[in-house]
Amino acid sequence: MNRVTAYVGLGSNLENPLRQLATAITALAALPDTSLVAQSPFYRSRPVGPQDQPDFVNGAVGLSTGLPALILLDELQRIEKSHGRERGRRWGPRTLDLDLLLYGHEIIHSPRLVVPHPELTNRDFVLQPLLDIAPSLALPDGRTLEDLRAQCPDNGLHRLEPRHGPQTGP
Ligand code: ROI
Repeated sequence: MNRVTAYVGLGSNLENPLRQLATAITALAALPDTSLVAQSPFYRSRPVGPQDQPDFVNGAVGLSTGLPALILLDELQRIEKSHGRERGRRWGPRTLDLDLLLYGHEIIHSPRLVVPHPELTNRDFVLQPLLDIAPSLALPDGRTLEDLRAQCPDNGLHRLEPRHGPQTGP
């Protein structure tokens, strides 16, 4: 079976974001023909876009998967829905956002899916967690995450300490 390493970005700013991310990762690890190979620390970040919404918690995971990219996308959207995700205003708050950032070294331009994710290169809340789990990774066009991170606007990213036990606060 052909397997690729896919990277998924996670974000939430509603209804206990830390728990949203933790349970999303459990769901990702349970996908068919897929295993979780890396998990980044979580970061708190100021919202990009409208500022009248709570700060986000962001992270990234690496998956080794035999699922085709569009099937993986279906699964990500199913997990978002099961977390109460509603597609409201553009760039508005959300309970869970799962973005397929990279799928092996593939470049995909389909109506439903663009990979590498178009916003990957200019968002520190995506690049930093990805860099944590894949420090020497480069995009299919050869640009390294390290260089992209160095050039990326700073959005006040703040690394959260790992927490143990039941999570209550934000
Ligand atoms: N801003 C931050 N900091 N983190 C996100 O995950 C995020 N996601 C979004 C918008 C609303 C664009 N802003 C974000 O979709």
